[in-house]
Amino acid sequence: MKNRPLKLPNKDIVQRYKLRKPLYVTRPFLPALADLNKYLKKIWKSQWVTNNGVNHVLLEKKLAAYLKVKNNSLFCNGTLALQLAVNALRLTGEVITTPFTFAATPHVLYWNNIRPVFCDIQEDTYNLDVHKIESLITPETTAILAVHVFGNPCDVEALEKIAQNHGLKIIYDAAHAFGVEVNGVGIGNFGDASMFSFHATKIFSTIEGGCLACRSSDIKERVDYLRNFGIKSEEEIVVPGINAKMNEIQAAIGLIQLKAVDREIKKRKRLIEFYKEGLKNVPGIILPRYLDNVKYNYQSFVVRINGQEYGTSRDCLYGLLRQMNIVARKYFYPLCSHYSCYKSLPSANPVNLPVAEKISKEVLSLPLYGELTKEEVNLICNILKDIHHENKKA
Ligand code: T4K
Repeated sequence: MKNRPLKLPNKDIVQRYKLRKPLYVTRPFLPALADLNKYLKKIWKSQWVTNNGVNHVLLEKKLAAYLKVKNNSLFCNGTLALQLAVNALRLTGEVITTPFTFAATPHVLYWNNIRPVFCDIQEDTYNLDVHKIESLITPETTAILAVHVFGNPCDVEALEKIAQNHGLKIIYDAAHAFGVEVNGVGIGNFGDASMFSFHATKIFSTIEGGCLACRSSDIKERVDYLRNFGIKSEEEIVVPGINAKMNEIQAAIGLIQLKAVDREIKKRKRLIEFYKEGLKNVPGIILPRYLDNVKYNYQSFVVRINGQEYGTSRDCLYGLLRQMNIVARKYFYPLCSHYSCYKSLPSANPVNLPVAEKISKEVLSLPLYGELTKEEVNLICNILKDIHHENKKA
């Protein structure tokens, strides 16, 4: 569709609604300073600030319980957790993955000397299309790296079958899926390993941080060595590891936040109800799908804009919102298959990725975080409705 030029009515809308302070796509959910200070005092007193301290040990254990997983390892960020999982599973050659994700997903393959093979996605979940995976498997394929994008679970059963039939490993990038469950099963129980991100933009955050849930305790043992230079004892280095440890301050933030995360999830769920109500009858705005057997974490609220029906394209809408100081984001545009480092791969050819190409041009992440108010959500809905009406009239 050809973008409509911004016309006068849109300028009026910008003037009418322009906010003095920006409304960001998200805001970090931070602990109360008084709570953090209590932990900081203890850390200072003990002078044990990193390397498997008491907060680290406790958080690792508590998170395993919260996520309902058997083996859990903490990391200084999610990217290194994923990178070391790929290494621990000894993957080589080619790994099938999605182009509709954050840069970190294919990059961890690159850092393991593995060629990403991009597979198209499903129109309803934006996750890997399980019907298109098998045709991409070659003798070089060692695994599938799937992403539960925006916290929507992948088709875990179908992926498991494909992996079993072809002797492949499965790694999940569950960066967005903290606390998500399918039929009461923690999402980290599927596949060989799952990475959760605790970045400041995530529902559960340690500012930077992450964890890896592994099916096998042998793999946990290996990733635990890998994150700490391969050190087994003062005189024994067993693998060529790296430094990917979480420190005691991050772990303390995690312990505080773990008590509050369910409250944050509830607040976001309520805000999403207002969004759904406010946007339900706006032509061209496609709302996300929620399934009954899934416990969601409401990490983000991502709509799609069908430019023909809505009256203006996603890009024009994004630009107008920016002018009003509403900082929506185009997660995930461009596709990873468009990055200069991957675009020459045969699997990156847009002809092979029609759904991902289309979805990435339509998605828009709208502001969502616990501190956002009902009034702010209603305002955003009214703005989206007004832009539709003005552009349909014009
Ligand atoms: N896999 C997937 C699928 C991922 O989405 C990510 C991370 C990873 C792997 C890697 O996990 P980590 O190694 O990060 O643990 C942000 C985050 O930096 C990134 O963690 C996240 N995905 C990605 C989806 O979003 P940017 O470059 O878009 O962030 P930025 O700085 O533009 O921030 C977004 C908005 O958040 C800002 O407009 C305002 C707000 N914000 C952000 C920060 C950092 C704040 O209000 N305060 C802050 O301190 O990547």
